[in-house]
Amino acid sequence: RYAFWETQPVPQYSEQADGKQAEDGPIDPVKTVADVRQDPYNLPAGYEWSTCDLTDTATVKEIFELLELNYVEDDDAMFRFKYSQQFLQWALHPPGYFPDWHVGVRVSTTRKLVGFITGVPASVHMAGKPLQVAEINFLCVHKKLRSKRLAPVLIKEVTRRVNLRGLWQAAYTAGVVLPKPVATCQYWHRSLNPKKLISINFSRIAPRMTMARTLKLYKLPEATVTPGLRPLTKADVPQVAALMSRYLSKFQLAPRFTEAEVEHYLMPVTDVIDSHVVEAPNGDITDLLSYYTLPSSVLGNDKYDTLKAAFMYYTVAGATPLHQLMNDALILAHQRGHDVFNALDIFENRSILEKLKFGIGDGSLRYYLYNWRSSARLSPADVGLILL
Ligand code: NHW
Ligand code: EN5
Repeated sequence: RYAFWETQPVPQYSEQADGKQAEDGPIDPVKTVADVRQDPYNLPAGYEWSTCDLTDTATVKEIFELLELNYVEDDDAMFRFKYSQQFLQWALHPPGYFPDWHVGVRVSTTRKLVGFITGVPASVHMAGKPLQVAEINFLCVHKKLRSKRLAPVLIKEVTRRVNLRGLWQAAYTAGVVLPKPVATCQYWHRSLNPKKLISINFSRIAPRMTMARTLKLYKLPEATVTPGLRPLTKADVPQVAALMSRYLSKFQLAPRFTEAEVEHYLMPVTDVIDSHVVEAPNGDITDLLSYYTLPSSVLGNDKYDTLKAAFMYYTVAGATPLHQLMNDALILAHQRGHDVFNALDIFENRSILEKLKFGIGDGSLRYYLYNWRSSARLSPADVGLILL
């Protein structure tokens, strides 16, 4: 069933859980960097490896265009993720990133970029154990080269480059089912611009509803309601890092962020990442909300070509009720021209999604770990990790 994944150090569907399994740990025998093969994997004739330098804007544009035309679509091929160039630079340059983990495949003769996969380093906890991982993302093969087993070569090559830096585990998410998810989560959606969403068939008018009633249902206030809510600044980073680490430690699967990572991943960047904090009268930072901007191309619609979506990112309700904090996030995203606010049923979100008029989407997201066996079966509420 999984010709490639059956050869990889991931839990297999053939293994039956017998309850008395050993302690959580790596699946492969423990190796050292000296054991890692020095030469890149072979590509089919006519293709070559190309490490992509994202400090070079021309290269970023090539990656953007590959993904714009060939990256993830929904099940009905109506929308395709359109990560912006500034987003890609941000996502792939966190503290301690390795340039050689940004792996491209080019056609030798024309230099055209036709394949891509990336890793960035991160520290996560899984069921009480700390793991240094590569977060793998942006796996993409040009549509004209699909089903030629290029993806397994990209995955093996990025694995080799991660191993050469002395890391042996990875975390990744995907919409598809592979061996074997640590958690399966659902996307939920909150309409901010229902008229546009209906016109592009992202959503439809519910039975026994009219357009007028739908617009009224989703109408949001102009201004946020939480006193002391303001954009995150650099000076807040130490307090926010402490707030996040206290909160994230409650989840079975969650990152451990350094202050440098908090600054990188949360400091606002226009049309990439927006973060606000609540400052109490005494100067304490009590709450954090954040969301990132990930538009999608609208495929084959003549009125609109882009859907502007906000995706919930790290949000910590310390003193403010979570539903009020998230409602302010909806208001901010609406103010900034987003059409829809997306969230997963992770964190404590299940308790607020319905109240805030989110509806369940048709897509799911599976969380995976590479070379890590755990007896823990996580529910979405055990997950405190968001991959971009
Ligand atoms: S998930 C988004 C993945 N990208 C897309 O969906 C974009 C559109 N699709 C494509 O570009 C976020 C192609 O369809 C891709 C497959 C490239 C997906 N993950 O080349 P073949 C991420 O980026 C398996 C893993 O013929 P293709 C996370 C498939 O099951 N495996 O197919 C990425 C089959 O294996 P099997 C996937 O359609 C995590 C094999 O690929 C997959 O031309 C990567 C077929 O290959 C997916 N999303 O290209 C793993 N989709 O066993 C990282 C398909 O069934 C692991 N496949 O025969 C960790 C590495 C680091 C470790 C460090 C210690
Ligand atoms: C790597 N970091 O399926 C992640 N999106 O529900 C890569 N559906 O947008 C993996 N099909 O339900 C990502 N509208 C995997 C996700 C791939 C993209 C995907 C889904 C998530 C999505 C929309 C559009 C469906 C179009 C037809 C959807 C309904 C919204 C409605 C709003 C009003 C209240 C009820 C729900």
